[in-house]
Amino acid sequence: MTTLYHAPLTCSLAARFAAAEGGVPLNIAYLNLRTKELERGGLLYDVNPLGQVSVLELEDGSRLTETATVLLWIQSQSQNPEFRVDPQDPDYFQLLRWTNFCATELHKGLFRVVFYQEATEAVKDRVRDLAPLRFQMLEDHLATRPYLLGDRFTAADAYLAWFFVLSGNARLDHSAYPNLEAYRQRALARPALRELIESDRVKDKELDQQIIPD
Ligand SMILES: N[C@@H](CCC(=O)N[C@@H](CS)C(=O)NCC(=O)O)C(=O)O
Repeated sequence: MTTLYHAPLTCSLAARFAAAEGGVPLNIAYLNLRTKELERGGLLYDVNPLGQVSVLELEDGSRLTETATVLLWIQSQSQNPEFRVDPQDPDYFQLLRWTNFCATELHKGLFRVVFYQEATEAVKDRVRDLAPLRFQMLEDHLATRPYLLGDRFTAADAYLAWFFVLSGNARLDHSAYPNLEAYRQRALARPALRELIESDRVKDKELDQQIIPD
């Protein structure tokens, strides 16, 4: 079975959201992102020289990194027509667009600095100032649709939903964006997501990783 190297509550949780929604079975190899230690022994560096998640190990032993790519691979394996978006689908490039938007504008563009312990508060606030333009773009887009591609929850939503799992801890304030708030509540209320978030909170503590401090 395909294995996801997964640090609780980090971006690899987006991959778990996608797998759950798409009905794609994954073996989960837990790790502590702070120490880089794999629960089964060895280090994250053994499977990704950058020491980062997400990493997907396919059945042939090859590995995929980059969360956006991992998400797109998972969605390509899904048999759930409510989730999967085929390359021939007129919305396929919207799927690529929003997955990459989440990767570059939100995940790396905002979280990278704001969660960097050594960054000063001034630098973090400068990066937080980038958020309103991005939130407004999402706000406008979500004014007429429940999810990024319309009625269906796709791999792009898995990424955006994960962003909202940690955005409060990053002190990114989206309360002034009603469509975004409604989206956040709608997405995070999905049973599969709620269950995975809860089990990751437990595992985060068990591994003493503390992505979300007490
Ligand atoms: N380019 C990678 C970056 C992912 C990334 O920043 N992952 C974070 C967790 S959300 C991480 O592994 N951080 C540890 C580190 O950078 O040392 C991707 O898109 O998957």
